[in-house]
Amino acid sequence: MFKLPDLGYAFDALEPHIDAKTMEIHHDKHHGAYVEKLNAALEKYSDSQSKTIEELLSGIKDIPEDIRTAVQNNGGGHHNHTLFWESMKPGGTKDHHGELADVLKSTFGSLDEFKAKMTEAAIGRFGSGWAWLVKNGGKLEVYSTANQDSPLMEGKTPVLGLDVWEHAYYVKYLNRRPEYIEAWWNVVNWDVVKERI
Ligand code: MN3
Repeated sequence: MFKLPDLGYAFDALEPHIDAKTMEIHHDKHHGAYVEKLNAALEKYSDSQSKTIEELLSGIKDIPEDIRTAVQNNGGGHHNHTLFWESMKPGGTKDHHGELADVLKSTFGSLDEFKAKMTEAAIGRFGSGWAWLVKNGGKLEVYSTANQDSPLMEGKTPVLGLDVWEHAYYVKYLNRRPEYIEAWWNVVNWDVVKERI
């Protein structure tokens, strides 16, 4: 049985960038529902129950057809949100230079160019989805996925993900997704990003 992980900080800890109400509903209700529905989908398949969430998603094609979409959506939702909570920290980490900055610079030109590329992917995602920094065959790339699709389903390893579903920002930012994205950069935990690279 999968469990809803603790947030690791208070609902209001990311204020003013992400408001407490959004965090509470997002974590307890949205992520909570993904976990519940994932467990319900796996109920009759004991083989699948013993797998890790990473194994389920990277092996999505081998999941029994009648629950594959449920695992894709709810398993993706569970894994994406777990990464998301871990990738944020009250006040962010100010020191994201050194080794991490060098890696981003060698791939994207500069830290700012990386941020611009990720922001563009996040704004450009039509409807609900995620913008990602991923490792793909040892190389870093930025792209986006629809709905709760996980990069793991395409053999990519997620490093940093940005949730651009309206439920992630609508309470505070209404339809202003770009403002939410700009604010989100202030709470990124670069230490965690560095560990994943
Ligand atoms: Mn979400």
